[in-house]
Amino acid sequence: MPPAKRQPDQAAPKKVSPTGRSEREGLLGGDPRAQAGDHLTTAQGLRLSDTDHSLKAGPRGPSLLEDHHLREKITHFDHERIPERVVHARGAAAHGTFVAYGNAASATKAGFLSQKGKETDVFVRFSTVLGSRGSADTVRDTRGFAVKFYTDEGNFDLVGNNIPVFFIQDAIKFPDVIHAGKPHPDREIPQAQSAHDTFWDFVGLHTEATHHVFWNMSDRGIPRSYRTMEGFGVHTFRLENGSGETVLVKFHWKPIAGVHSLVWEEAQIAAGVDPDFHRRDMADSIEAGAPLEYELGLQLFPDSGEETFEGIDLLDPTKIVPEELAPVQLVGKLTLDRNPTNYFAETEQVAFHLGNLVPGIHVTNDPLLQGRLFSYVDTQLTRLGGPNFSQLPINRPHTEVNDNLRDGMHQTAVHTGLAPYLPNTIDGGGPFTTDGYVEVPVLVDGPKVRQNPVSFDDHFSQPALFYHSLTAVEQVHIAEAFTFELGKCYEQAIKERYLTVLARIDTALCETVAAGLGLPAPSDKPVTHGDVSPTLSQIVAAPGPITGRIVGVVAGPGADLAGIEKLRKPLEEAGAVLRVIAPQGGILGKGKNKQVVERTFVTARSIEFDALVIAAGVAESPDAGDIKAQIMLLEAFRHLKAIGAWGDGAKVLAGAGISGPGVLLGDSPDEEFATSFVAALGLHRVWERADSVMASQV
Ligand code: HDD
Repeated sequence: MPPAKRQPDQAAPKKVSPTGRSEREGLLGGDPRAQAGDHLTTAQGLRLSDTDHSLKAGPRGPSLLEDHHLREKITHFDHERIPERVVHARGAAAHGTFVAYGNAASATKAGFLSQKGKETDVFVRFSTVLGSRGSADTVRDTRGFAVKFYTDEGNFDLVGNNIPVFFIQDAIKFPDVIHAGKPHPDREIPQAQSAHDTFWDFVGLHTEATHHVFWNMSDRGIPRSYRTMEGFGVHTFRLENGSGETVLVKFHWKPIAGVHSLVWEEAQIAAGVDPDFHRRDMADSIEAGAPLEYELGLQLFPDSGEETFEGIDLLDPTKIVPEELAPVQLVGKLTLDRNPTNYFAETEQVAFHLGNLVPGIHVTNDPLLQGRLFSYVDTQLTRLGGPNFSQLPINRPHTEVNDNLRDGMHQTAVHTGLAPYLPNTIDGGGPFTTDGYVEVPVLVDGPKVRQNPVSFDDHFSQPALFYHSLTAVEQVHIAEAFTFELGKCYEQAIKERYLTVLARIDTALCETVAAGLGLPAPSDKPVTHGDVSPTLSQIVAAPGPITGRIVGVVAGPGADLAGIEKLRKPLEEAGAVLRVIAPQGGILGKGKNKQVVERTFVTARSIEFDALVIAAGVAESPDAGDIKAQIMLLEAFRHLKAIGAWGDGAKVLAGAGISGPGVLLGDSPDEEFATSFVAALGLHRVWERADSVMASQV
């Protein structure tokens, strides 16, 4: 093929900066010479006339070493990959804005939090922890929720997770927990899973992991989307206001769309059918104009010296403070509304670091946090190949930088002057120190020991609190998750040991899991725990927002297309997306009710839809009984999704044996039908159906 040459009538491609940033964010633009001009060149700017044939000694001869273009092209390609993150390798990100409500000024002087209406650019990367870069999104795992605020005072990174506690209390155990969770070192299996012997071996022996394990085994381990995840800073930080007063804080992200999850079978199917399930959902929604939204919340505790609150050790990252004891105060809103332009330049090269702090925010002595302060910069040195990664466009602060740091691998700045040292006279004495970041002078005093506070020894009361705060259906999911994961272990001793951990949390839970594994339940007695914390449950009693939810309408040649159009309106007004599914692709009908078929019975699978509706007019079609369509409906039914039909569409449901709670039937898709459908979708799942579908199937 001849080299691609732009035709004269073809518009020149739109020029965007490598980070796709607007003029307001021009500071972050990459090298403007990276994609200049319309002509293909070498890295040296030499225009090329052929990029399809290597230079050979005759058309049938060997390639010649002198072919500089061949060598440059292949050499660069050979070095395109950088090491993936040692944890959180699989991720997806978006740009957005944080707007402060202005009510945090009494707690912190950090400008981006304290000034009412202050807008700050952000970049957020979501991730799984264990899987490799190409692993599936919907595996059971913790999700990373890392936020980079490009504030006027420098970058502030809040590097959190969707789970408020961690497996370990001291960073020195991080290599242990990750080695245990990663695939087995001999065969490198299983990928992106905790359901294997080494993980359960470790967490059975290392019981401070129990609380985090319970969150992982709960529905929190399989979120419906990034939009429906909470986020947590995990550690306790210290805030300082303009008068120098301090307060301790835990950071929370509250999703406006509510906290919702997949069911396990759905997550497993999605891992195969659409490994990009979460990143696709985020990118598609943003492109469709439905941004992801969260509110930032603060749980504040007096900084009275003890670093405990209501008996809970605030330096122990395996503990939460129930919201009933310390309410979460909402101080600002995060909106993610812009997809990255280039995955590698932005999502892959972004480098978070807990030491990226701004005045008004300080670290505490949490030993997990202390170790993290070392690890993040250290890992970037290998991953990004040297000490200048803060010059990469995605990592550059949106404020002036004058750091006296010089040279090193991949230096792109051309620094001027002679005196990158202080004090100096040669460069006029600058750059000058000023009223910048000052650590709170917290007194540090104590013997040099390798010890934890005694309070860190309580490993079971909080997982018990968590488990007992959930509804019955959520507890069933936990029992099923433990039975599945331990059932995947080969070593009987590992399963037996973990049952002794479960026995300390809840006798009935332990007995259920033991029965599932075919093992005797140990007789250890459960711990006592405090009051339950209902805010830990995800189940909602009143319908919430349905932004970004996907509704599939099963149609076909004889379908009531006007009805589909009528239903589309209220769904889209509520922020949901309607997708037409039909036996074959193409377009159904014409005129104003024309429907584009977006999924066929071959390409559609239930996991893509939050709810399904059968249009009138398809029941008599020979395709109505198509096995693939039936499986789709039955899966949606088993996964507790709302299912509807109008007119003779009801016959299709009856034919598949689908009836009962959450099955909405109507004569037409009128207002009443649409309203009840939107409400059912807003409840996320039809939990009343859970008992009637076999527990082991969800
Ligand atoms: Fe970590 C990445 C979150 C403990 C060492 N971590 C990483 C990311 C997130 C977290 C969200 C991905 C950032 C991105 O998207 O680029 N990590 C946590 C949380 C923890 C935690 C919430 C406990 C509360 N991490 C932790 C410990 C250590 C690390 C104790 C080491 C002692 N984490 C790293 C790392 C990573 C990382 C090796 C890998 C890639 C990177 O940093 O940039 O440094």
